[in-house]
Amino acid sequence: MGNSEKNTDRGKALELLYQMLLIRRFEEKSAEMYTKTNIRGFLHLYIGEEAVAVGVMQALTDDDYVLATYREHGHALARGMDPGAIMAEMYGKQEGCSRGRGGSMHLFEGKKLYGGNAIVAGHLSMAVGMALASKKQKKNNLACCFFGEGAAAEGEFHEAMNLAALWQAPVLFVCENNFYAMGTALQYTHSETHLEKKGAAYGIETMAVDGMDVLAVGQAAKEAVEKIRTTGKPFFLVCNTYRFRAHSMFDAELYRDKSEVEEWKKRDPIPRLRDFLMEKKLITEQDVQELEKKVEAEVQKAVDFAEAGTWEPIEELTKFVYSE
Ligand SMILES: Cc1ncc(C[n+]2csc(CCOP(=O)(O)OP(=O)(O)O)c2C)c(N)n1
Repeated sequence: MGNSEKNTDRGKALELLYQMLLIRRFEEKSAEMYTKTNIRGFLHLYIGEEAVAVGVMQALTDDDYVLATYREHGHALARGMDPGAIMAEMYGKQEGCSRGRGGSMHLFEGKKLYGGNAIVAGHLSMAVGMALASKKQKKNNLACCFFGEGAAAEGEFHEAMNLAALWQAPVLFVCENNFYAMGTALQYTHSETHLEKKGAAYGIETMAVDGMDVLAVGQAAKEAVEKIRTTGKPFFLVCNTYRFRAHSMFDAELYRDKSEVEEWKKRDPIPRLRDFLMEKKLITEQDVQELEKKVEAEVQKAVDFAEAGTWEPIEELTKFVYSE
């Protein structure tokens, strides 16, 4: 391996590790701020699933559309949104990316992220519409839509898959299969638990990948995106993953054994990438420490920004609200 190639690999590897660490520490801090009631409303943590958002984003361009669920802090960060604007949004401050009106579940930023969508599976048909519009306008971008396996049990999933295939809309459907929809396990909502098989019914090409391995996700997403761009057809990518935390901040987690969670934690995507890169001698312990410091400073900066933000004045409450 030539020096420049090695440097590129090292740079990319550090970037992947940085992004996953940023999501992890940002969310740990969010949970802390939630407990202190600085953040209110709903809060769904992505901890454990970081490799999916970070891996898939590697394959996208700035022109692609990205739509996610209410568990979208990771997607927003991996898409390059400002952590301060995200934290301020969760605090409900005007400096937030959705002006403090959306909160944790509704992060939006122009072309970077089309939500933050709280209606389970509701954004799948939006993704098809956006992709179709792009196709009609002869743009070469695609719509990438992240959703859980719970969404894949909804009628909207089937309608979206059907129409995307029928109309050949360039959509990358990314199912983040974390095996639980709130407290309901996969086997209680799906007659076919190998979710990738559902693509075949619509003639949509599919792939299943280990969603705890950011390099594998990145490679799979790259292949999927190349196929979409060359054929113009949709693709269904299933990432098998696991959330380490509760569904939201209100969840006693009575539906799964602690031992199952502990088993999955052994596959934590962050130490997994870190150890792999250290074994390959691409990074050192010092690199990891520096990354941790950088991330800690970034998260603290986000909190400071949110704390210093302004509440919306009462007289502006009806601004942007339409009624007759
Ligand atoms: C249409 C609709 N039905 C029900 C809900 C309530 N709800 C919120 S999250 C959730 C579970 C969704 O699970 P999944 O799609 O697997 O995503 P995950 O939370 O595991 O990331 C449900 C049923 C909702 N928000 N929207």
